[in-house]
Amino acid sequence: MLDTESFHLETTLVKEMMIDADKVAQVQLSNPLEHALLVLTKTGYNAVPVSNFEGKFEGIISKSNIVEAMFGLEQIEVERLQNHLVEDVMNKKVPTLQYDDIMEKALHTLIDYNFVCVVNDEEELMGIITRRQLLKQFRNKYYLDQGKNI
Ligand code: 4BW
Repeated sequence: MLDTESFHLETTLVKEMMIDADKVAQVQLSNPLEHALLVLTKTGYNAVPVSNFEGKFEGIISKSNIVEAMFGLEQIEVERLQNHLVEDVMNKKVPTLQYDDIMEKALHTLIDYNFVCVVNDEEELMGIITRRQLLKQFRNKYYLDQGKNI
């Protein structure tokens, strides 16, 4: 993690703080919903990024997207998890950040989203910035300014 003294909203870049893509749980557009639900359940996350087969970022899928897709006309139909793909139910309209954006931009987006995906010029997923990371920096800075250790 970036050291607290070096963190400044106006100058710290998203790439200095993001969780790298290789540590981010992800699913692919063409995965069945059953697989996506398994990933979300096993990792404990409520939502994860979705990429296509070329590794390009396409959006986010959440547990609630999947649960909604399980509703038939009268009851929950578990077999729908095998018949539908991630691309059928995912959220494609989500904001992204660029690698060289400043953290101030991330702050605005993280007010409405738990996490934001970071992409490069080719739209490949490079990582994510989470609320937790930003809050930890603010907390550490607050205590540093007060001259206290945490
Ligand atoms: O497995 C977990 N480990 C840790 N350390 N914390 C967790 C875990 N699961 C949930 N949490 C905590 C975090 O504080 O609950 C918050 C909300 O989780 P979420 O949204 O609703 O699943 C977590 O807040 P956060 O770290 O600021 O993360 C915000 C969101 O970013 C998560 C999840 O959708 C996504 N995310 C975080 N790390 C991820 C990830 N998605 C994929 N891979 C990762 N490594």
